[in-house]
Amino acid sequence: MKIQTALLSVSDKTGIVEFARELAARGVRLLSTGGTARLLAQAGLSVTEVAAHTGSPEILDGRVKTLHPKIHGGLLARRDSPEHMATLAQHHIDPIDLLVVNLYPFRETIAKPGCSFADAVENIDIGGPAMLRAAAKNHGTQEGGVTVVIDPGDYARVLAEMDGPAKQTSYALRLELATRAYAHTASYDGAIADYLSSLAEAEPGQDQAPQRHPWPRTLTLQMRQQQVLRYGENPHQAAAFYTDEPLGAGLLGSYRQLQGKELSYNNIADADAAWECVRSFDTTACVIVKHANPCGVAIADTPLAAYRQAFKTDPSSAFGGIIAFNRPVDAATAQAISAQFVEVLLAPAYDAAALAIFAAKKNVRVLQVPAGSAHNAFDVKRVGGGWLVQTPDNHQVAAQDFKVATHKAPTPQQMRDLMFAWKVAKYVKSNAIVFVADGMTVGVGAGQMSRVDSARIASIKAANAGLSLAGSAVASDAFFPFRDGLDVVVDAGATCVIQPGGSMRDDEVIAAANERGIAMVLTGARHFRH
Ligand code: 93A
Repeated sequence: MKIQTALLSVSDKTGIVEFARELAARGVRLLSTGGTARLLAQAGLSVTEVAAHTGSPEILDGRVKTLHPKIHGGLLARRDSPEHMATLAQHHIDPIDLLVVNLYPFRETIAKPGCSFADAVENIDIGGPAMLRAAAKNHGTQEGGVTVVIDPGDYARVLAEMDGPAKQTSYALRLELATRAYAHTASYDGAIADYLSSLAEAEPGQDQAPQRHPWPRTLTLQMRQQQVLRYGENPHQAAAFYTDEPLGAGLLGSYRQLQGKELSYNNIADADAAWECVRSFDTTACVIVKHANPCGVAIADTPLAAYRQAFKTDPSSAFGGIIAFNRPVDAATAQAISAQFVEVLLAPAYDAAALAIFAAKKNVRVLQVPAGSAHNAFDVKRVGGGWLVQTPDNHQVAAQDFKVATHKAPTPQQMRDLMFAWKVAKYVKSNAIVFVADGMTVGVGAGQMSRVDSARIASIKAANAGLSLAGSAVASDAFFPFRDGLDVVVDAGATCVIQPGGSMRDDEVIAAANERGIAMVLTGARHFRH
C-alpha cells in the first residue's frame, strides 16, 4: 500500500518543508493544520488545510483543529477490513497513510522562568496526541498500515523506504515508529502530571507563574534502553543499561565505544565513578577506579605524568582498573597504560596514534565521552518498594569559604593539596580518608564503617605502595566524631587536614590539631557517598 495521503501538523518545523517537498514529488497529497499549512504554501507546495478537508473550521483558539471523524476515521480504519473501508467510502472519508506530528512544546514552555498557568495549560496538546495514538494503533500488518513520525530525524528513513523495492514503508519501521509514538505521548502526559502535581495547593492565578514545589507528587521517568547487558553485578542477575533524555554532553550515557569487549554492568558503574571524578578537575587529571572507588588520582602537566602519579598510589589495586582522563590521550600515555591490565579507558578524545596502540589490545574497552558540563537533574536509589530521590551532590566550596580552625594556617602549597584532596574525597565511598602530596593521592581509605579504620587503612595502603606520608595533606569526607581519627593521620605524617567540621566534639578535635601542631581547615559541607 503506497502512501497516498499525508497529514502534517508540527510545532517543531525543522525539516518539514523539505520533507513535504519530497513527499509531494512522490505524488503524496498533503493535508496540514494552520501554521504548518501556511509554511508549506509559502514554500510553493500544494497543500489542503485540515479545516477545508473536514469542512469544520478550527475553533476555540485552535483547541479543536483535527479532532474530527474525517481525520480520526482516516487514521483508524483497518486497511485489511472491507467493512472499515466501506464505512470510509460511505462517509466520504479518505484514508490517511502517513501522519507527521510533533506536539506543543509543553516541557520547554514550563521550563521558561515565569511561565504563567494559562501558558502552561494552552501548551497541553490534545489533538496531536490523539492523532499519534490513533495512527500508532493502526500501524497495521505486513500488507500495510499507517506510518507515524514524531521526529524530524526519521524523515529520511521514511523516504528511503518509499523509494525501496516495495515502494512503501516496511512493517518493521511502522512498528518501531508506533512504539516511539506511544513512548512519546506517555512521557508527554507524564510531564503534564508532574507539572500539575508540583503546583502549590492554592488555586493558581491564570496569568501568574504559580508556586511550584521542587518535588512534584508524581515523578515520571522516561528511560530508553541503551543496551542489554550480559548480566548484572553478578552473573546470576539480569541487567540492562537505560539512559534518560535529553542526554547532555559530559554525561557517561553519551559515550561512544571505540573498541574492546562489551561493557559489563560493573564496567558502566565504575566508568561513571571515574568519569564524574576526573571531569570535576579543571587541570589535566587522571583517575583510576576499582570497585567504584578511586584508587589513584593525580593532576599534572600532561596526561602521561598524571597517569604515572595516579598509578603509583596503589599499583596493586590499579590492576584491572578503570582509567579516566579529562584531556585527550596521546601516544605516550597510551604506551604507558598498555603496560598494565586495564578494563576500561575513558577520555574526551584520543590521538590516532594512541588508538593504534590500544588496537593491539583488543579486549580493552576504549570509551570516548564528549566533554561537557551537563549534570543529572536528580539521583535515585532503589529501596524495597520505593525510590529515594535527591538532587545530585554538586556542592562546590571555594578556597575563600574554607575556615582555618587552627593556630597554624596552611601554606599555599598545602592549600592546593587540601583542595585537591577535598575534591577526591567527594568521590570516595564513606567513610573516606584521602592522603595527598603534590597533586597526587598517596593513600585512600574507603567505605569503612568507622572513620578511624579508614584512616588506618589509608596509611597501611601508602606503606604497601612504598609512599611516604610525611608532610601530606588529608581530607575527610565528613567530620571527625572523636580525635582518634585525627591522631591516626597525624601519626602517619599528615601536616594539614581538611574536613567539614560540625561535630559535637569539634572543640576536642581542633584542640588535638593545635596540640599536634598541624593546620586544619573546615569546609562547612560534607560529601557522604554511599
Ligand atoms: O490544540 S490542540 O490540542 N487541538 C487539536 O485539534 C490539534 N491538532 C493538532 N492541538 C492540535 N494540534 C497540534 O498543533 C499538533 O500536535 C502540532 O503540535 C500543532 C501544529 O499546529 P500548526 O500547524 O497550526 O502550527
